[in-house]
Amino acid sequence: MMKRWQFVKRLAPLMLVMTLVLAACGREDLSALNPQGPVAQQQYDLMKLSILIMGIVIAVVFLLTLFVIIRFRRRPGDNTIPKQIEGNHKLEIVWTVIPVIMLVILAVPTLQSVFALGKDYRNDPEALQVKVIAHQFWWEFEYPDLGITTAQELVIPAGKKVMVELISNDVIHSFWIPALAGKIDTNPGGIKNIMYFSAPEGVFLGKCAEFCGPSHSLMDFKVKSVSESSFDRWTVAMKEPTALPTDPDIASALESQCLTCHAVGPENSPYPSLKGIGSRESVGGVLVNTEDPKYGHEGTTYDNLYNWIKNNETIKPDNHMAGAYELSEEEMKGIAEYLTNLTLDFED
Ligand SMILES: [Cu+2]
Repeated sequence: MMKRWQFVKRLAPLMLVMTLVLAACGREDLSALNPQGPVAQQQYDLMKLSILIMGIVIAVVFLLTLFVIIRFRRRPGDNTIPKQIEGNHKLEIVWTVIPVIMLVILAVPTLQSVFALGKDYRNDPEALQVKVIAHQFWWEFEYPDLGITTAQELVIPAGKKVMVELISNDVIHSFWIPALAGKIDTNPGGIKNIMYFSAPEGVFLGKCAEFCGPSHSLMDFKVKSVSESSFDRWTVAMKEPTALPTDPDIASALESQCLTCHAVGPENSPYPSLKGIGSRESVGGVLVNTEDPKYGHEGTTYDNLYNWIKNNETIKPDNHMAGAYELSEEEMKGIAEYLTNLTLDFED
């Protein structure tokens, strides 16, 4: 008995540290336990139901065990063997039927949700259709009905059903917006997966949830859910042409070094579209444009763009930009400034 207490005492500090470390992982915007929108809410309700059932089972089993340990413990001088209950039909029926009932209570809403959340709204004119194409290590969002392609930031109208059809351009990734919906894999080889969700107004963090290479953990994106009128203004702004830098040196550097892979205007490009990049919440998905130290990288949009152009290989290892261009210090600054001003005026 003494030894066991020593063991618990020794483990206690480790438990405490683990609790603190694991609690620190629970950033609010990355938690499925803070559901935003109906799909996440339905999934959260299922979690609550299953935890409730588990809790009841644990409570009943523990209480019964405690009761039996105390009530039927061996008393001094008592050497009789307790009554044996092997083959007791009544008991066997009870402990078979109760779990079956509990599983049915869990199975009915689970199956209902599985089918409801797997519904295909690709032909629903009320739903916003988006094609998601995952790349190492960024996200492409195509709005086929609107003729718009963007990257890293999925802009949607609040409250509207968003139907995503997902594929991958290279390896398997997984599309996950913890606050809005469950995870869904993106497959190479044109195998399409689908999912739908909707969101209240706000910005929600998305992650790649499938190990896909050196920068897997940095494959972040945002869902920006805005009012219907803001969304309409965004769709108009996204189709307008973009002027090149007024400084001819910066313009020629941009064209020869950047626009071979990217586009600043509404046209398609093989790598992330830079149209309206000055209005995005982050650069490269991970450099959040904020002075809030909570994100680790404090920086304005300009700071982050400059830092990204200069150091993207260290910021996001194995991304395809490294070594693909050559820019002088002046050109990097000029391009960062130009991109900072590529804003879209659409929010309320
Ligand atoms: Cu990935």
